[in-house]
Amino acid sequence: PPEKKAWFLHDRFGMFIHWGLYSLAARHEWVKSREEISNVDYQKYFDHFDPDLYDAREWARRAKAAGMKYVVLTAKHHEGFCLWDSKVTDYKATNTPGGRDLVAEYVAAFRAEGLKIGFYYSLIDWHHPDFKADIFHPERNRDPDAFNKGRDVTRYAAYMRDQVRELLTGYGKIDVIWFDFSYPDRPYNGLAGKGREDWQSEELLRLVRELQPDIIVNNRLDLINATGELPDVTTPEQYVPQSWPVIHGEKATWEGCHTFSGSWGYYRDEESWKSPEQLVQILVDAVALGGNLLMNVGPTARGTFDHRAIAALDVYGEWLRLHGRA
Ligand code: FUL
Repeated sequence: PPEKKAWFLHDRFGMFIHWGLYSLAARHEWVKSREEISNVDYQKYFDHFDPDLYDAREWARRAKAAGMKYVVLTAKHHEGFCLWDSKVTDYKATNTPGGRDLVAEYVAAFRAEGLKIGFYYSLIDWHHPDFKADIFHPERNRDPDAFNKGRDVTRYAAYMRDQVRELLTGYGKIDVIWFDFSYPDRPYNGLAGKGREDWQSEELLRLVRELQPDIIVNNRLDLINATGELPDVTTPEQYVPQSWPVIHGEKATWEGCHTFSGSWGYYRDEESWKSPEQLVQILVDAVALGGNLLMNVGPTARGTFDHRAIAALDVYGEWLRLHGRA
């Protein structure tokens, strides 16, 4: 029903948060794939993950002060590491030296500041024992056949449903779920080459709707051309559309997502930080074309916002103070 989107269309501006083990490497959330790092070599980030300075209330205060009205946190990104105390994996924050359910703290803090709550959940998983080596996988150039032997992607699909059930039943009302992302449409290494088949997207979506009937689900389950149904929201990434995005002849609800610098995860030495003019322009352009903006922060592994991210958030806070209307 369209009324379930009323808050989303009104609020317009949200905070994306990419946080995981890759924050420790501090050079892009795709580091495991880009550098073809094996599970064994990646383990050091898990063994040292201890966000001792993480104060979700401070993050929430900063988001609110920037004028953001909702938030989406990577509960699990492509590396497969879970920020919550999932019962179906050991690869989770509660088993690291940090030992905390980071999602629980996040939900409580942002909800207390009055923001709507979202989870990003990766359909890709470079750690799960049943996820096969696709073209992005860190193992793609070693011996993918040997790697894929005995791996059963249907068990992975069931694992995703278990995890989504945990996220959508353990933390109260959840307003957004942001799945990510689709493979190229061709068979590869024993995968169907159709995200929707490997992930059993229709079943996953049914589960989401059953557990959280009012939730907003993004467009990255590879279902658009399969079901003919419009997604709740379409998600142009890192570019500003020049005209209103149209799907199946209809103007789509859309949300652009952008980064402060070139990557989503914390990248210490990245130099391409956007100027205040660029930051404001992205917001104005999105809203002028009927869209939302989900602007990303990549916190450090210790759980802080980098000073450059804080400065960028302050740009929004100050601009909206002068030009915004509730
Ligand atoms: C992409 C991902 O691969 C990036 O790491 C990031 O999460 C972005 C929002 O979506 O597809």
